[in-house]
Amino acid sequence: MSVVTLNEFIIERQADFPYAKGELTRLLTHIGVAAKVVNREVNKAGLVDILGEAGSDNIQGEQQKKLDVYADEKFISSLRSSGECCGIASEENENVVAFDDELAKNGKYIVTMDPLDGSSNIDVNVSIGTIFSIYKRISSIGHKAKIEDFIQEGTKQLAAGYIIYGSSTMMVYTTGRGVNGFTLDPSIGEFCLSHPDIKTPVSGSLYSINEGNYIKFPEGVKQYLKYCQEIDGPTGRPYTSRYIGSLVADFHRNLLKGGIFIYPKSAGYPSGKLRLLYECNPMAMLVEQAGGKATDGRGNRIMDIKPKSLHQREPFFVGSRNMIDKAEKFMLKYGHKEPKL
Ligand code: AHM
Ligand code: MG
Repeated sequence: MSVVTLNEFIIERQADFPYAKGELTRLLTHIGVAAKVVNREVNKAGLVDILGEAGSDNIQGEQQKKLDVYADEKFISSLRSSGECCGIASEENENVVAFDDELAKNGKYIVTMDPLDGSSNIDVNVSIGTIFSIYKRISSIGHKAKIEDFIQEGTKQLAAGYIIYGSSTMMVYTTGRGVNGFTLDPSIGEFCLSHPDIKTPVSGSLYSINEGNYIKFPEGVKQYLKYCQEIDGPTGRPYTSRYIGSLVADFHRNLLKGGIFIYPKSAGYPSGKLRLLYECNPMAMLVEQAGGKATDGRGNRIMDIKPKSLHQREPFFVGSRNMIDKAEKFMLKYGHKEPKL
């Protein structure tokens, strides 16, 4: 069987976007390259104790960087040099990074991203990821990007995806015509098509939520969890609980196997924890393209939410369609208000 690399695949699909004249192709290619560089560093993370702590000098006398800062810088510099991207909003930066060199100011696209999500898992060798979205800018070409270029609804995404640095490294993305996954073959240094046209099961038997926060959850979530744990043969219950604490890894597993991931609002996080622009929206586009669903638990589609600020948080219910519908019913019946503790 012949191998299709990420670059070949992206170029093959270029015809899907005649208006973009290869621009999206170049952007996605640059993301793929930065992902490989970050992957190399992620794989070396365990050696930090031997080679030097973050914040100290390494053996070459260079300042060691924390991996999330490193990933942020790599993606920013790769996208800046693509010539297609005029600015980036990232979890690592409070304000947008609007490029001011001539090449980048002529770029038609902006990118929102979480360069290294789940970073509390780095030290313990657990999967982490990068999440990204691509939008067309609203402001005029030739000038620096403006904040309104970034504050767009998820329905305006042209492409979205993630890289998972796990037992193998994968890039999964969509341009609105299905979802495709590529596994990095370290021997040739290429992402190769391994998961064409991913579809998520309409129902599953996995539920993913940080149950340590149980007492802080709204009654609707508590009752839904009880439902997940009840014995009822025909529906496959009790479901299995799986929670890694890295959104990318939890999402990826549930996408392939079928399941529900919930990060609700709670007494600790009255608006939820996950960020709309660079965590919820990209995952929402991917899951919908795979046949699943993403809502805020109150019947609102994530991608329809009009963002008000860059780092806005939203409650997040994402996964298999039937499971989301069921959870929404519990939220409606038992309430979505977080308790006062
Ligand atoms: P981060 O961006 O600070 O890494 O936080 C986001 C992460 C997600 O990857 C994950 O789904 C969630 O936080 C886990 O949160 P918690 O530890 O509260 O369960
Ligand atoms: Mg994050």
